[in-house]
This record gives sequence, structure tokens and C-alpha cells, in this order.
Amino acid sequence: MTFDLASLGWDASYDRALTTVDAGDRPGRVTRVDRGVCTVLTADGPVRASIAGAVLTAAAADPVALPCAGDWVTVRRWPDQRITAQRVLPRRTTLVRRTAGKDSSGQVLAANIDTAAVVEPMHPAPDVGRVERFLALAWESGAAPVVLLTKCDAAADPAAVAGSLAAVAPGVPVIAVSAQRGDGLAQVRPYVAAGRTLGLLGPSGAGKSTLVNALAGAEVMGTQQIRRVDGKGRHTTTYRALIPIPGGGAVLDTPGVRAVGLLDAADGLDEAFADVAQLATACRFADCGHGTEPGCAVRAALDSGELPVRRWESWQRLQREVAYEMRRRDARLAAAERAKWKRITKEHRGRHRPA
Ligand SMILES: Nc1nc2c(ncn2[C@@H]2O[C@H](COP(=O)(O)OP(=O)(O)O)[C@@H](O)[C@H]2O)c(=O)[nH]1
Ligand SMILES: [Mg+2]
Ligand SMILES: [Zn+2]
Repeated sequence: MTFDLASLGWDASYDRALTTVDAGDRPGRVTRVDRGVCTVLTADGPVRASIAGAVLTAAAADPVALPCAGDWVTVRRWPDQRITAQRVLPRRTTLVRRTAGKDSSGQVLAANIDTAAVVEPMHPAPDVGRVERFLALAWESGAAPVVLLTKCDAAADPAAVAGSLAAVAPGVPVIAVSAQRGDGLAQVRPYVAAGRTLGLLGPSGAGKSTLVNALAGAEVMGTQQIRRVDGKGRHTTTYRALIPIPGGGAVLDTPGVRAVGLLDAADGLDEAFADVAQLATACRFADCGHGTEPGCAVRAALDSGELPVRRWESWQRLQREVAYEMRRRDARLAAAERAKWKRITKEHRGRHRPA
């Protein structure tokens, strides 16, 4: 089997990222990772590769270094036929969420996606706050965000729902889709054209896998079956997977993420709330706290109803979250730096201890 890596986005610039270090190794794209084993799609077809020691060492210091679905890696076949993923090529875009642990490290949800789709069901009703949060993460990733409102076949007034969502997604295309009926699929197709990768981010049950299947034209992902008794979706096996689309590019289906914690997503947040950020620049004082200051454009917009209180509160909450994470990160970096100097000083003393 041979596979055209260009359809997955391999290009001249990735080619240049290969160095003498990679001599003899072949490039491929990680389609999934299970318990430390990567499935890598190479020009000769898929191979299963374990992760090389150097990559694991880097990952011990920062888990973000671990290969993830969507990564381009180099794979090496050893004389004893073992196959290892030797190097993760520099990522162009990275969708990172905060892990649940208390050390606030990051977990990569998707790598090298061109478009980050925030997938939210229209039915019963979209969770606006979640869309705002996911959009901040999507902007921060470096990919171009898009909102896909799924199950529009089940909504009474899809256009109205899409319209109200557009108000919280400034500068972002909002597309109503029904994977079941086919609505909106033509608008999604360009995002999975040859060479392009669309990442799907959204809660479990949003219809992500059904959408992947509709785009692929085959049952490539297991979807949730509704239990007749309570109408709730059952949990399917959840893993991140890059799925090549026949005649096109690829989709990266993430397991349902109900909530994402933001890390240092200050820029992403400013993009996701461009309307609010813009308003704030019109305040009389540059350092306006948007409290009781005279000439505050934010308060004026809240009073007139131009800026909904819900959106303002959402922005403040996410700002606080990001500021907190950035303080923690700075404290962690400072501690690591202190430990490094302590070690260096100790080694230095050790070497110069009089005999
Ligand atoms: N009405 C309607 N239901 C859908 C649509 N797409 C998916 N569903 C249903 O939503 C449930 C969850 O779908 P699934 O694709 O597994 O969601 P995932 O967890 O995001 O991958 C399943 O019962 C699907 O049948 C759609 O376009 N319209
Ligand atoms: Mg799924
Ligand atoms: Zn103000």
C-alpha cells in the first residue's frame, strides 16, 4: 500500500524540517496513540511505532512533547524490525488544554490542524459559555476557528440559533450542520480539501463522529447509540484519531471534552472576545477597570444592552482563569530556574573542593 502524504498536508516546508539527524528515517503522520504506541501513516502505509527514548525524556519534563494525533514524526525501522517514532517535527498549530492534575501542565488534543472546529449541538440548546471557552482555545492553537452547530435537523429555528451564536463568535464562520440530513456538509467540505486538516473539538454526544462518517462517506468512527430507555447517549470508546478523507484531506476527531481548562491563552481570549477587547479600547482611561471610572465604554455598552451581562461576566471569568494559570506557570519556571542554579552551584563546589 502506498499513501500520498501530501493529501495529509506534507509539503516542502516540512521536507526542509528534516535534517541529517533523520537520515534513513521516514516521515509519517500520527493517526492515533494508544498506551505509548503510535499508529503512523507513512508513504508505505500505516505502521505501529513505539516512542523513542529521547522523546520520552523530553516528555518527562513537559508532557506536551509526547506525540499526539496529527503530529508529523520520523520513524525508524531497526535491524531487529522494531519501529520507533524518533522525532516529533515542530508543530504548526497545537490545541492544548490544561490537564486535570494540580501542576497545571498541558495536554495536546490535536496537532497541526489547519481549522479548529468548535462542535456544539443545536439541540436541545447550545451551551454558549462552552463555545466561548473552546473558541479561546481554538484561537490560541494557531488554527483558524469555525463553529459547527450540529443536529440542525432537530432544531425548531436553526437560523435563529446560528444567528445568536454568531454574536459570541466575532470573526468566526458559524455553520449549521446535520450529519444525518446532509445540511451544511458542502460548507464544511473545503476545510477537509486535500492537504488540509480539520480538528473537531466538542463535548461527547455533539455528533462529532457522525459528522466524520458523513464526511468520509463511510462508518470510520463508532458513534453513540441512544438507549431507548432514557434517550441518553452511551459512551463509546474515546480516543483521538486522524481520519483521512477519501479524495480530500483529514479530520481529527477528539474524544468528547466536556470542559477545557485554559493555560496561557491570553491572546486566544482576546481574539475570542474581540468585541469586548475593542470596546475596552474606547474607555477614557487606558487602565480603566470598567468599574466606576468616568467615560467607561464597557459600562456604557452594558447599560445600553449592546454588551450582554452574560458575555461580560464570561470574559471576566476566563480572564481571571488565564491570569491565574500564567502566575502559576511563572512561579513554576522560577522554581525550576532556582533548582537549576542550586544544582550548578553544588557541582561547581564539588569540583573545587580542596583535596
Ligand atoms: N438529530 C440528529 N442527531 C444526530 C446528528 N448527528 C449525530 N446525532 C446523534 O447524536 C448522538 C451522538 O453522536 P456521536 O457522533 O456519537 O457524537 P460524538 O460523541 O460527538 O462523537 C448519536 O445518537 C447520533 O445519532 C444529526 O445530524 N442529527
Ligand atoms: Mg465520538
Ligand atoms: Zn472601562
